[in-house]
Amino acid sequence: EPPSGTRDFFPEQIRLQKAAAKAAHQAAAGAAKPGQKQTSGHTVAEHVEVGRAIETEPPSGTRDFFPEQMRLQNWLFGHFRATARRFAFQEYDAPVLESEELYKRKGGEEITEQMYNFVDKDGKNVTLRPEMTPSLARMILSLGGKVLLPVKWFSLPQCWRFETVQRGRKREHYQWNMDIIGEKSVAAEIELLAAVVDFFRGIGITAADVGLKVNSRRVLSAILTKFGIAPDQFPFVCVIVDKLDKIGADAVVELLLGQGVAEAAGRQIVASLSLKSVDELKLLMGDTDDGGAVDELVTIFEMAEAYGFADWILFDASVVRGLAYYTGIVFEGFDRRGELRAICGGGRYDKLLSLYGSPEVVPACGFGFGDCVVIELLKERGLLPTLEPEVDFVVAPYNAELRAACAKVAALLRGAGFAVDVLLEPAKKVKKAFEYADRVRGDRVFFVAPDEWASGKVRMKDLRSGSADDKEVDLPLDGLIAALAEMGITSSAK
Ligand code: 4JQ
Repeated sequence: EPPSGTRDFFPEQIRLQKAAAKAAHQAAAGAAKPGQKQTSGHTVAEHVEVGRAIETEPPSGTRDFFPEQMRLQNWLFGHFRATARRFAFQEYDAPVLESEELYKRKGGEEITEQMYNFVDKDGKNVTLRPEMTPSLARMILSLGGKVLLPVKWFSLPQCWRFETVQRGRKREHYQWNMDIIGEKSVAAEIELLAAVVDFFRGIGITAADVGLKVNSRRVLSAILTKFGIAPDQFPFVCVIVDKLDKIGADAVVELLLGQGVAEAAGRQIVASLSLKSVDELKLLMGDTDDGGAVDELVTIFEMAEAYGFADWILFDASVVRGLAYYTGIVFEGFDRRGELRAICGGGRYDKLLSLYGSPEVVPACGFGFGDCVVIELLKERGLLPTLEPEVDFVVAPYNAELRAACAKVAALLRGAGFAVDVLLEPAKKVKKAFEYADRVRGDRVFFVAPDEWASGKVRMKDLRSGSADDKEVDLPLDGLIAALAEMGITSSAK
């Protein structure tokens, strides 16, 4: 048998596959004759070798970003960056390829089980990063204490996983990361929560759409201690408890049993997860040593009032997140209709840097915010922006001799910061230029024609203005930008 989850392709299946791919590609290419011009503007190959049709889909579970999708991605990233700027976080990046060693840890998490790993040509065990936090920890560690803490850093990495591809189960996504390294108090978590809320508000999402569940792993830790469960079992217990929503209470108790947690203790752990208020939690904890967990939660809820996001957050003891390294406060963003997966998640990871060999304890916390679920949410609420390419001007030469003149006009406009598209094929008919401008969403057309050019002028036509009289105007080349400014026409660039 081939490796689990893989298929053999015997000759018959290979022939079938090849025939199907070829047919699809040829259908797309159309049945045009060599040399013939196609409607798309392409010319069918005449004196070139036509190879076997390539696969046009990107690798399994990955996405292409065509311009329309790229505009949306840039819009989303623009909001991520704008929030990061408002909270004074600095942007950083790291290679998408990392040493597999960076993710070797106890806990049996999904994220480390699904690594997109391989052995490179040097024999090194490497992986496409499944998450950003270990790279950030590595970078902070590499500064060897030469950085003044705390630091507030953010990034927009593409992260990878390798798993069976199904609907909504891709192998890559982009994940906005915001982290505060070197602050042990919940003041750090509060800033992170405020940033998440700031971002949601920025894209038109309200507290009626989204909430942030907050918990502390120290509560669970205290419960484990009470039942005599060894601290080294803690990450495993958290990763199991994280599955509660997916697999149910009985299955969680069963898995805990596998980690040496007695059934009675397992039941009590699961029962404690149904707490939905800090007051209930206080009652349950009594004088159990929770390492200050309840006090921290109280502080978060108090400070949320001062920050003005109290209506966004709630306590939920069942939120633990699926990463082994969280040690304290954990939180996740969810849609209040309960239709979508978690929108974002984060927490405190005070032991990660020491795990990587830091001689000092470096407290840290952060969150990850994926690019997919929030887009689904915006679609569902009718909040997706309609984005179009921004072209201020199309400059069109009347004939080949006027290309140089056209180039001067374009350079002048571009020098002033305008977005300028040049019609590459000269057009005697203005209609051609207008049709082109229409297609590329150009706002105005400069028509560079012999008579006007001879008198030092260019004709501008406004394609967006409603009124007929200011639609067409001859402007002097000399002082063109000033003339445009006088008409209130300035670059659309921010
Ligand atoms: C974690 C979560 C992910 C996705 C696509 C890729 C991915 C990769 O939707 O979610 C990791 N490591």
